[in-house]
Amino acid sequence: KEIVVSGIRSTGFLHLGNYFGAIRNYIRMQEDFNCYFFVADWHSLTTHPDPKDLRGNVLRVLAENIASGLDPEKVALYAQSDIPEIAELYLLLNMLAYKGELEKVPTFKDKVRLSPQNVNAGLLTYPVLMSADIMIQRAVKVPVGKDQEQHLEMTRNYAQRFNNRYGYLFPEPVAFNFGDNLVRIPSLDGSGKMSKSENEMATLYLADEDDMIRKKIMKAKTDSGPAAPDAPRPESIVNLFQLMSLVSAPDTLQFFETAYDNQSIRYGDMKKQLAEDMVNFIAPIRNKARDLQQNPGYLNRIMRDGAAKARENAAQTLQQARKLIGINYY
Ligand code: AQP
Repeated sequence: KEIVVSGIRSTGFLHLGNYFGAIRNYIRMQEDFNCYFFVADWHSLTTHPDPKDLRGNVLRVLAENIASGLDPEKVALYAQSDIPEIAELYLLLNMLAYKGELEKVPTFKDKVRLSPQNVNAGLLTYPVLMSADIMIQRAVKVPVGKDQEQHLEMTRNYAQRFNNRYGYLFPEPVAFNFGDNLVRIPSLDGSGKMSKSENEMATLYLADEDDMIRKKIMKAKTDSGPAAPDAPRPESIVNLFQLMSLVSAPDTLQFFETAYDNQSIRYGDMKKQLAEDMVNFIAPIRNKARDLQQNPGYLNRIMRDGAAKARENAAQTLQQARKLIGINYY
């Protein structure tokens, strides 16, 4: 079976972007691939979260993944910080990563712009740690959203540099999605991608209550009416149709597509329908995740078992990496 790795940062409540960019693919891959999925708690430390929040954040991400349909019997589910081998590989890969190329990464440049008071080395070397997460399991496929595409290219570079310098150890992993393209879920205000740390009212969380889901969708940006028939669709409308294509029935989508083409569409009606379909999609996940979080003992067990499996494979990779580099003295 091909090896698959992917992680989600425990930086807040999971949202529709995490679901359709990442988790949906995890679920589809769990039968036919050898899957390692983790909660990226080390990655969350770049912004110095309150220590007392960490445990709850990690358990919630785990619960939301399982509630979405991930089966802990079929995949290894673990916390990144339970795998110390990742940290050692990160150190080794840092010797192959160049400051100049790290500084050019667009997500790093965004962070520098948004929080210039906290440009720490962890933020700069985020793609190196992410590469270690993936390479430690020698993964070939990485189910992620479109925002991670460039980081994956860096992972391939590090794999190549290591293999060229020391001898072959690491496959070059590719970003993966079961459709043709990687997914990018837009925020409801049209300001960029949906993300845990952005505008809460423009993000649909898997933990949102029904009324909150309705409120957010009714407030989503639309233009004032249908555009002229030959004009390109405004981005805000493309975004609404994209959400509808993900959670509504095909004939519902077709109904509004036709109405758009006839210029008879009423965005209020479309949003009402989308809101109901979204409630039906999110509510069962939310309720199941809430129940799971009542049982931290169960979640801890899953995390321990997942870590044991992930460490076994990671230790083998690290042993070989050390040997190839020459760190095998005894
Ligand atoms: N909007 C999105 N569309 C598609 N995929 C997405 N992912 C995230 N947002 C979208 C995918 O979810 C996985 C986990 O990514 P993350 O933990 O970095 O999630 P985030 O919401 O982007 O997190 P933050 O902490 O709010 O980060 P910022 O705002 O700094 O990006 C990945 O597979 C990602 O592609």
